[in-house]
Amino acid sequence: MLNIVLFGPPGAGKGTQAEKTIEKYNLIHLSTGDILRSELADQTVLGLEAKKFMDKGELVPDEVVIGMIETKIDRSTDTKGFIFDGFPRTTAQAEALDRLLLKKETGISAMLMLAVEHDELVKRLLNRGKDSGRTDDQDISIIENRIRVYNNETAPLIDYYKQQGKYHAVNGMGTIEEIFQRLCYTIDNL
Ligand code: B4P
Repeated sequence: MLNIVLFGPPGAGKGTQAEKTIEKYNLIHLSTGDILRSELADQTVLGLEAKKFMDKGELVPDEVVIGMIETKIDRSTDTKGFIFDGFPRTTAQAEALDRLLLKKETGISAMLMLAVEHDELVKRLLNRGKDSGRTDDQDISIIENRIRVYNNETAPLIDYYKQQGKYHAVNGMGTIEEIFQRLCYTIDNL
């Protein structure tokens, strides 16, 4: 199986590139952000609880997102692999993901890190906030908090995957198509 962790700060283009990558490589897209927003749209208990964290730009508790991913992986049979988008975001989540995939007798093939400059992240998110309705994209202080949370809680995962020899940095600046070509080149040379 080809199991890719698409990694990077908020606004790095994870969701954008995941859509193109699943199509080309025939993989299943698992985005914890998308799953949480769909729970919220359905007004479930989980969604309403998660909103409290998302609205502040904080991470939703590990047990909630790990449980969600476990359900999705268990329900996905007969797939060539997964793109994990926005997950894992903490060491506990990365360890849980390794355990879940081991149960399926598979593992992470690579972690692809989209590297994007700070000011470009803010620009992209504010731009999306204009018409997406996402409140976490409309307020500069929430955006800055998301970037801070990424640097403190999520970026340490770079070392986690480096130690496993699975870390690959990809330049995330440029057009969506240019970045996609770089990602494909990295995947094809794994
Ligand atoms: P996410 O939904 O994961 O959102 P994100 O980090 O902002 O990235 P996203 O993938 O959506 O954006 P992209 O970079 O593609 O998380 C939202 C919240 O959910 C988190 O803050 C947290 O509270 C919670 N959450 C999610 N997962 C969690 C977890 N595992 N644990 C705990 N909490 C969790 O794109 C951004 C914009 O840039 C788009 O408008 C896009 O069109 C544009 N763009 C992309 N590439 C571009 C390019 N090359 N040039 C110009 N614009 C570009």
